[in-house]
Amino acid sequence: MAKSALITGITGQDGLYLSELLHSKGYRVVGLVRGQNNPKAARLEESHPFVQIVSGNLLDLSSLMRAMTFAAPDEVYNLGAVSYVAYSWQNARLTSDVTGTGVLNMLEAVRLFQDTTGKSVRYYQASSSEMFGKVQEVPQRESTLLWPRSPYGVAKVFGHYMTINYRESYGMHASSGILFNHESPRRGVEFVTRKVSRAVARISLGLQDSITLGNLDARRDWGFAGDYVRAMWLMLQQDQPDDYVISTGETHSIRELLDLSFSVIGIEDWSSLVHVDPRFFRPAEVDLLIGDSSKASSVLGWSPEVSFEDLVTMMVNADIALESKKLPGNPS
Ligand code: NDP
Ligand code: GDR
Repeated sequence: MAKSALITGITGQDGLYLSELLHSKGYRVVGLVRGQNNPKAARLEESHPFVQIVSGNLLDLSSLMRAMTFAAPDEVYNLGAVSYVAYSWQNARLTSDVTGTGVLNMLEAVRLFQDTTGKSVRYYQASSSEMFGKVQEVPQRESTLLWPRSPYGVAKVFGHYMTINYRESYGMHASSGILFNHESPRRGVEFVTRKVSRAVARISLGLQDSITLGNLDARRDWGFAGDYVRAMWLMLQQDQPDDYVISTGETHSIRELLDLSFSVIGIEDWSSLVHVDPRFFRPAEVDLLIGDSSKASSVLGWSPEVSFEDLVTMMVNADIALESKKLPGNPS
């Protein structure tokens, strides 16, 4: 019989890629969508008609229990979160509730479903390299001390340890993926890679003059989202649940991101096109992220396939195609 999966955060970048991966493997895919008249639900129905939508919110345990009953899943992927780090300072309580306590709600819904139906469920938690925060060790691995630097990071640490606690307390098959930054043409425009790829595309088309950013010296380990959802699935195919770092093992600064993005449109010197505004600096920064995913490589057989250069080129070209449609005289 086909396996069934419940995905929270289905309308986000990772939810979309994961739903496609699971569908290609023959799963019945159920996606949790929050809110009344969420415009993303209509878009999802059109672009991913194979997804069965169920209404629910990570803040509302009873809605998660109903979603579990509807999906009767073999696997649950908890990707839903307030995920924008900069926003988490302005909305610290909401972030703690959704990104932190929301994990507890989802784990409880899974535990209660298992207890009442006797069906075993495997659970994936979307943990984050943002939990490493202030640099303690380079590269960061599963055993690195966590020192979160944002309300988002603190909430993710809560969810991470709660997942481990449910595994140890109730014997749940609960795994946590400590994923480093991963991007794609589907990345939200508030995140730096997409903000840059979109601006570079618009500058090349004459739709925008310049871009304004914050800290250009921060370094991130950026991979491709399509590669990273494969790791999520692999974690739930293991006999034993565990925690895994998922990363490329390469780090690049925002300056290098700009070098590469502008080079796609033939610009070598971008200094007059990029402005820096303290508005985009964060109260506390994560200066350097670079992951060691050797455990995922040896146990899961996972490794990334898309390079940083190919990722940036893919994103800029996708945004050029998208923005071209907005040019005057373009009928589409
Ligand atoms: P997105 O921001 O693209 O998607 C977040 C999803 O969470 C959206 O579908 C959103 O729904 C949903 N959501 C928000 N609030 C709630 C709520 N109260 N109840 C239910 N769902 C809610 O994130 P990504 O796809 O990039 O990331 C997926 C997960 O992985 C997140 O948990 C993120 O924190 C984590 N992560 C991401 C990394 C990355 O680099 N992308 C790295 C490490 C971890 P709606 O559309 O309605 O807003
Ligand atoms: P991050 O991603 O905070 O790592 O969280 P983001 O792309 O927002 O920032 C990366 C780095 O770029 C610097 N930066 C800017 N960032 C944004 N968004 N906008 C700017 O204008 C700008 N200028 C410089 C930031 O200071 C930062 O150092 C992402 C999210 O997907 C999380 O949910 C996830 O957990 C982590 O990645 C891993």
